[in-house]
Amino acid sequence: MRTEVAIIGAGPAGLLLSHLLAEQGIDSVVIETRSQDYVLSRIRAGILEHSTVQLLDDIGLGTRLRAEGQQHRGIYLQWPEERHHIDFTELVDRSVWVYGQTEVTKDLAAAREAAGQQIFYEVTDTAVHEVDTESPYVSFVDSSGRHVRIDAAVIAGCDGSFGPSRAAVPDRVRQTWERTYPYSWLGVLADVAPSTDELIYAWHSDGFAMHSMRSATVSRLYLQVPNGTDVNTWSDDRIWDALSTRLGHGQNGWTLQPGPITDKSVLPMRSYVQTPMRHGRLFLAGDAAHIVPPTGAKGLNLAVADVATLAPALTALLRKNDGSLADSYSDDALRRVWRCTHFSWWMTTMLHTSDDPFDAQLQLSQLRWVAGSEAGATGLAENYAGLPIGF
Ligand code: FAS
Ligand code: PHB
Repeated sequence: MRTEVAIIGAGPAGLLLSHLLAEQGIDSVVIETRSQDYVLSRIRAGILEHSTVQLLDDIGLGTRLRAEGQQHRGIYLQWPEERHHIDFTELVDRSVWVYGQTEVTKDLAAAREAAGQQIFYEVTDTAVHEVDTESPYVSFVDSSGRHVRIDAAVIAGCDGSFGPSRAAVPDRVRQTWERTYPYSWLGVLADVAPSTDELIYAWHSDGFAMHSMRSATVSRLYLQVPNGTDVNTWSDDRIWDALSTRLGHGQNGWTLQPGPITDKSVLPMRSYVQTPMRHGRLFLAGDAAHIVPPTGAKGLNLAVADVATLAPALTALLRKNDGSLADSYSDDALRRVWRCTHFSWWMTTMLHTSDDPFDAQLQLSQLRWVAGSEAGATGLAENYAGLPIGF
């Protein structure tokens, strides 16, 4: 088989890239190791920043988002006895939307299916070859057991943190940065109306907690737990008790309404950046190149920003034989990657507690400054609501 761009991974990055390339008349094939049902049922991110929503609108995929999503002006920062609203719209004239990554992926997959996009699901043994040449190719075994080779002009590694693309960048040029945090998130979905109009990020001596949501009838909540936590050691009652304590149930008349938990999982917290994001005819985008702790709601949005930078670069390369944007892609993408990596680290270290009483005082002082100072609040708003693409 031959195509112009072989895309590994049918997550948000891979599906969005195939869509943006198709809009420029560029042919691609997507290769995915999981089943379509599995990909479309994964529960992950929940917040879309301003520029992500604008991009989805621009490509005609904003309709369901605007019908079923919720536009939020900002978030609440909380610590015992205090809760402060950070109003992004007032501070930086930008908002965010609550619309699950699951739904974004469903919208992208439906649009690609309608366009007749070729996607190989449930493949195995994916491998990347000859990326140092102008004739790279991907090989894999398809769901019927056939060995397939796809020759392409370009390979896009959109295969997340466990795919083969990362390792296809040779050690001699690859540089990585990694930080593993000493805590994880226990995330739950609950069939109960949210007890808040906008997200609450809460610092508490017992540990961080967050109240998010997926709709008017489904809440999404998180608890800081130790690394290696077995989710089965957290009963529903224990989860709701911890959420009530940490989110301030009963403080200033606010109450947390519990409900039936329909999903719970433990998510490790890690920062990871790999450079360069381009080697020869291989280009990395999304989690294949970087991972952020979810405290800054950046993972999905950063994947979108990478692809929004990569698509015009590949279009110029393949349609005008102009490699200038392809040559600068890695540096262009990494400016935002490092900004989002710093912001995600900053939110994570400000809100997650340790046993160190000195750290606790620093965290509380930082929270009081961010909530009480227009400069501090604007800094958070600008980063959370999202910097313009190309920043
Ligand atoms: P993805 O991981 O979404 O997609 C990569 C795709 O490549 C996958 O479908 C995978 O099956 C496929 N693949 C892997 N190896 C392959 C191979 N060998 N051959 C073919 N295909 C292969 N971000 C937030 O902002 N907020 C959150 O709350 C949040 N929660 C998360 C929870 C979890 C459990 C995880 C893992 C991530 C979470 N993230 C969150 C981050 C997440 O949203 C990512 O940033 C986002 O999925 C990035 O999209 P992609 O780069 O497309 O990677
Ligand atoms: C979510 O709703 O899943 C969510 C929201 C904000 C975050 C992380 C996750 O920072």
